[in-house]
Amino acid sequence: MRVSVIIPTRNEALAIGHVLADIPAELVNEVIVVDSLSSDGTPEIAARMGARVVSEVRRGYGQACLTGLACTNAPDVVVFLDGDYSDRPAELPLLLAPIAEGRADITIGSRLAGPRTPGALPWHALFGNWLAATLITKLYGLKISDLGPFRAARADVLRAVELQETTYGWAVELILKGVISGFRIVEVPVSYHPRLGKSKISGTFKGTFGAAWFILSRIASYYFRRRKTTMARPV
Ligand SMILES: Nc1nc2c(ncn2[C@@H]2O[C@H](COP(=O)(O)OP(=O)(O)O)[C@@H](O)[C@H]2O)c(=O)[nH]1
Ligand SMILES: [Mg+2]
Repeated sequence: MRVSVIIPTRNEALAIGHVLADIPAELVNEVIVVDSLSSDGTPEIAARMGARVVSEVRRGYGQACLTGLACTNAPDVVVFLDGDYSDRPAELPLLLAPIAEGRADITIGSRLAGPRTPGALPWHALFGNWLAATLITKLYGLKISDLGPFRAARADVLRAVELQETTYGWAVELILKGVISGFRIVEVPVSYHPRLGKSKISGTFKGTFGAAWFILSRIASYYFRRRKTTMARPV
């Protein structure tokens, strides 16, 4: 199984070295760090540690994931994780196992189901993720507890769902399009730790409200779009 790892970064010089050092090299074929205009030496550290660094001047977490995907070299599975050392790359086998065993097409690392260092997730992120996961469970019938940033998917599944979001909504777009298309999404508990360095999303006012709005509006709009097409279908 060929595995590509994609890590979006913006000013993660304090953390990226730890993240790259902890990736189980024997399981991974390539590591792509997609960097957006870091001014603290993140891309230089990543390159020195053997990662392929791709520069993406267009901002946005989703844009970085899309650009990273476009640069992968024929993987079977693609893994996404943050560059802030909140996720533990050593837990990568937990995400790969259900896909390797043919039980899942997409796996999501749940921070709420796993052992969390107190304070690793601010209260509004805890609440927001719980709310989004609860709505997805109720409206789409998919039992998940979190929209964690540590996730994996089969490469053909990622191609099939044709993701477009360039913002933090990328993660929810993958889950919603995945479940609507009938792909098997399996959640696995992962650990979560306080990030090194400063948050770009949940630690900022704009990032928090932007992400919350995006995630909740997408959950609603895909639901109503799907209901409309189901109801319009002749019996
Ligand atoms: N390439 C790129 N990476 C980004 C951008 N915004 C955030 N990131 C990275 O995406 C990951 C998630 O962001 P983070 O600040 O940890 O968000 P939080 O976990 O919600 O607080 C981190 O590795 C960031 O460095 C961006 O505009 N471009
Ligand atoms: Mg983070």
